[in-house]
Amino acid sequence: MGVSSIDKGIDTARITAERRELKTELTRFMMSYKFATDEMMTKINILKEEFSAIHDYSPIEHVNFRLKSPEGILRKAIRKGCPLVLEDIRDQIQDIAGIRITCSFISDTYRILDMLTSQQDITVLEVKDYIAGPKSNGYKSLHLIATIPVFMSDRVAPVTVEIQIRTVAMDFWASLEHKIFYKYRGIVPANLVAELKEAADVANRLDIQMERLHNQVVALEPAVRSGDDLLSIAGLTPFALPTSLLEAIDRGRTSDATD
Ligand code: 0O2
Repeated sequence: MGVSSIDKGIDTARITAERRELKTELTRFMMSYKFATDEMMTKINILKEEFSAIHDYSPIEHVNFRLKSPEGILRKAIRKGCPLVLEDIRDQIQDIAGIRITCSFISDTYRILDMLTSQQDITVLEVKDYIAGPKSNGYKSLHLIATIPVFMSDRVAPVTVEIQIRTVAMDFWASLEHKIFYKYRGIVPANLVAELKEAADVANRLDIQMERLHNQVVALEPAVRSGDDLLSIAGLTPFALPTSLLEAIDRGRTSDATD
């Protein structure tokens, strides 16, 4: 018996409605990662600005972020054997939202990790320390996989973000290695693999030497620098702190302590 045109019409309408629903679901899915990235970037930028204003030095050199494209998510899901179901993708693909923080020194990478993991609304799922235990190719980085609550109109959802924290030297190495890896589609000639490993060792020695030099310079710095009486906040013109105000606050503090 043939399918009537009414049945065909009902089927088409059902498929269209299902597609629309799926599109909305996918949009919500991707948006939740964008919002999680926005929230995390705000946290990182606050740390960066606070450091620059108060300590005259920021352990954060650069920050950038990216959202994996739907094609990239699909490729990774297939590679990992993850079912193509949003719930499973959400659980198994942990770097849909990715942030990369570049620091000057190795100690800074751990410092940033501590600052982020101690924030109350960040739930740590995993920390991969490829600095203490580099990959066999020489890759070094700290990976923090964490969730952050995203408040939407009708729900609060914990969303996973991967934060890679590494030094400038580690980042330089990783971006070149990434390019080479993709150029050779993962089958990198042995001589290049060996050279990359050697370059990773050189980068590591540079990191150690630069940090040693930095510490020597910091140890030489005078306790009070010119400009210490300026209140400097990013985006605002620095303004001088009146001595009378500083003295009044200081007097208040001392009397509080002796009460
Ligand atoms: P892309 O293109 O940067 O997004 P898992 O997620 O735990 O199932 P995975 O993905 O191997 O397994 O986890 P891992 O090792 O923490 O790697 C996640 C990301 O770290 C990678 O994402 C890279 O960005 C980076 N990474 C890891 N290993 C290397 C490496 O050897 N070289 C370079 N250059 N980067 C590395 P993607 O999705 O693989 O790639």
